[in-house]
Amino acid sequence: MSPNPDTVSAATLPTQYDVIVVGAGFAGLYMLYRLLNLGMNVKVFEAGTGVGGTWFWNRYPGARCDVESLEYSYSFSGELQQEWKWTEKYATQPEILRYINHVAERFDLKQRVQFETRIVVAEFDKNANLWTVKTDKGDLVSARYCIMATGCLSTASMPKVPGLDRFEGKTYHTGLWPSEAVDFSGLRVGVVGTGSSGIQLIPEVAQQAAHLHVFQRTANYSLPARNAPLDPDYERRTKMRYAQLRKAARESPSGVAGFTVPDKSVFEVSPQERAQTFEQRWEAGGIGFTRAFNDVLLNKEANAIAADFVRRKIRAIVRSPEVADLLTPAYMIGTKRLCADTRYFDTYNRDNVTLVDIKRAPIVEITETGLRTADAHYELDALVFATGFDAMTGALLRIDIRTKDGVSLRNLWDHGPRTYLGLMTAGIPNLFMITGPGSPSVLSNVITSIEQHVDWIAGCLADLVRRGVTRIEAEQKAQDDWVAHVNEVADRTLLPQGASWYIGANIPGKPRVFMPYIGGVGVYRKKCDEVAQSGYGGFALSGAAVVAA
Ligand code: N01
Repeated sequence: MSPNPDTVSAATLPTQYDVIVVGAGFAGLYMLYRLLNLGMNVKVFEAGTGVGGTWFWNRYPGARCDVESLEYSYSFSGELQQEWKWTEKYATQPEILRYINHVAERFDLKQRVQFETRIVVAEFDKNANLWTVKTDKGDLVSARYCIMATGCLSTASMPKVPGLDRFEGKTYHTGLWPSEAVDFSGLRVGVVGTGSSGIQLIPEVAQQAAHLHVFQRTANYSLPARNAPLDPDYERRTKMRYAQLRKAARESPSGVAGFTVPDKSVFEVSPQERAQTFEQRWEAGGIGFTRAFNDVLLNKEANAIAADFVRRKIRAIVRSPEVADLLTPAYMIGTKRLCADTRYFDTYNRDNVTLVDIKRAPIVEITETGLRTADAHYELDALVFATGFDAMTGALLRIDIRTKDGVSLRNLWDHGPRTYLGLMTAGIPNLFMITGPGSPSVLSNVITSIEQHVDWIAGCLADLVRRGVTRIEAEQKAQDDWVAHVNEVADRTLLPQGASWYIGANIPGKPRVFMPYIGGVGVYRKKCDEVAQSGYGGFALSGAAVVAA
């Protein structure tokens, strides 16, 4: 009997697991590792042909992490972190992909992953306490628990520009870059988008292309990355005190041990000291700039002082005053994610690079031979969209997640995501999210946050099995209180005022809700640990034999 395409039925299931994990990026692979160590029967589904998630798909030229390699790496294995050698301060995408492949092989994880398979439906049967997922290949697989390791920045957002399918040249999206090498030599290239991806890509493409047109809607703040080969002495010293550094990262606000926590206001210091502090941050490079003072992200006047410093730097780099004007951001610094670059602003001094202001003259259509704005047509051979992601909720809502009796995640999140601790949503039992909305996730070193979530979920599942619990679900009141807390903490800062993907502003029609938890990685970890220690306060547990912890 072939299954009804719109539903899934446990009765027809060929295979049953303890846990299904969706995604084989950093989160999914570590989740798999932990579950295997608990002796659980696990199946992982991954849409890509290989492991790596974000680092599998985002292989555009210049792609590189802007958290230091020695921190943007797993901490769960002492041997792994001692033996792996990073070559640069900030690792490139190919190096991170090599690392995650090494981890998958070292811990024998790949054999549990079914690649090139997307989950399209996930349905929970409350009578059986069982999830059944349906894949795009037609597989039906069931498990007691479903864990979404689907990533926060994994659903590429492509603008709906008329004529896209007419373009006779090649079209790319930075978040869906092909695995074969792309050569722009001698081509007229257009890049749409100047966020982190565009800012990394543009200097690389400019070196190859005959001519590069950058179509910019909003100018962005970017700090020099100051990348360099990894100093062997720094590496040795870091590895000697890795345990201490990892602990510091876990307890820190941002999940990065190397980020200092500012204790002074912009207004507490003299203008000279202020200028010197900003200059030191600029020279040090990287995205820690807004941590120069403790009120840059809290107070508009303090923010304006920090922003003006960066604006002056941009004007000092870009030779044409008109182009510099266009590249100078107007919004409050840090209210969209900061970018880190290598020669980004300097790229606009090249003769083969033209900046096009599509705020003033928006893109009207794509034609067979190029791109038309409200006031000109640009002849192009290749077009790159660096237009970002449907962040945090996109990958989850792409899957039809629902219970058999008609509760669906899409309906529950109609006005924006609502979770308890970013881990679960009331009404959807036995389904966990890793770095879900309502957790620090994208505001932190995401590897630190992934490890914390995975460890918590693994500990929770082990407890549930031990106690004979077969169902766990977030309670409505606990969720409402958590959502209120997430909003209240965010509203103490300037961040909800930015038109960022943190609040869904980049996706037309997406509810405007500040999605990540800004209270800090350390604070959040403590809260999660307290919840576990209290016997999972705020979660309803049920099952054959719920016994005391
Ligand atoms: O995406 P973005 P991203 N017409 O959303 C423009 C992480 N990341 O892929 O600002 C014209 O930031 C849009 O313009 P506007 C990091 O967390 C990390 O660059 O909406 N333009 C913007 O300029 C980052 O924040 C690393 O006006 C359109 C750009 O496209 C996140 O991923 C590297 C448009 C999108 O910028 C996302 O970064 C890369 C339209 N219809 C990414 N739609 C590192 O670790 C969008 N734009 C270094």
